[in-house]
Parts: sequence; structure tokens; C-alpha cells
Amino acid sequence: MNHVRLLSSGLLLLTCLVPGGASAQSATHPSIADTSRTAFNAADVNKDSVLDVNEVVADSILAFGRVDTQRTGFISFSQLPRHSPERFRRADRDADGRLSLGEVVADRVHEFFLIDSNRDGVLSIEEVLSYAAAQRRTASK
Ligand SMILES: [Ca+2]
Ligand SMILES: [Ca+2]
Ligand SMILES: [Ca+2]
Repeated sequence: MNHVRLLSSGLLLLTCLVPGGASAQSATHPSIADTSRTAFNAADVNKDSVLDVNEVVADSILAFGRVDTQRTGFISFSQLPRHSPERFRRADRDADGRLSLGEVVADRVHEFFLIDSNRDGVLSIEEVLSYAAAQRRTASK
């Protein structure tokens, strides 16, 4: 089962850069920056070194399929071991305790615009890293 590993390059392209909880800080984990770069490169389908919203949506859909292995159409919190509960609740718009594909995509697109700090409509690795660092600071408070 490399379920957990897949997650790190998938669903949570942006979130998994921001692993919630102290376990993420363990020395045996790849650094946040390394994880972020790997996820970023995987999502950058056209290799122009930035992520546009289409790439983020496509990555979300692919990642959803990788997590929802039983094809239920939903992802439960237990399928997202690296996700923070707050993030899950925020994404779960209808509060039914599970995430539909629509909810996952909506949450990722919402986050896309949060990360795009210079408002040029694409994400650079620098924007992703600084967002991840900011999230991490918030999480550790
Ligand atoms: Ca790209
Ligand atoms: Ca839901
Ligand atoms: Ca940008």
C-alpha cells in the first residue's frame, strides 16, 4: 500500500505542502520545500515552470481518482492521513463529512488564488513555497 505516498504527490499538491501537525517536522520526512517542488513539477504538465489554473484542476481530478480507489465518488477524512482537519472542514462545503470531486476542485481553485500573490494568474514555485511556509507558521501557532 503506497496510498500515503501517492497522496504526497497528488490530491494535496498544495495542501500536502502544508502538512498539518508536528509529524511533518520530523527529520526523516523530506523537507517541505522538497515535497512542494516534487508536487509542483508533477502538476506542471506543460513544463513552463508555472502552474496555471487548468493544471491545478487537472491535477486535482487525477489526484481524486488516485485517492478514491473504490470509486465511491467521495473521499473521507480517513483517506487523507496528511490532511489537517481544518482544511478538510473548509473543503467540505455541504458538511456531509466527505469530499466530492466538486468540493476538492473548488477548494483547490480557491487556494490557487490565495497562493497567486502577484495576481498574474499563474503560480510560481516561489509563490507556492512562500504560501507553504506561511501556512506552516500558522499551523504551528
Ligand atoms: Ca505549467
Ligand atoms: Ca461534502
Ligand atoms: Ca503568480
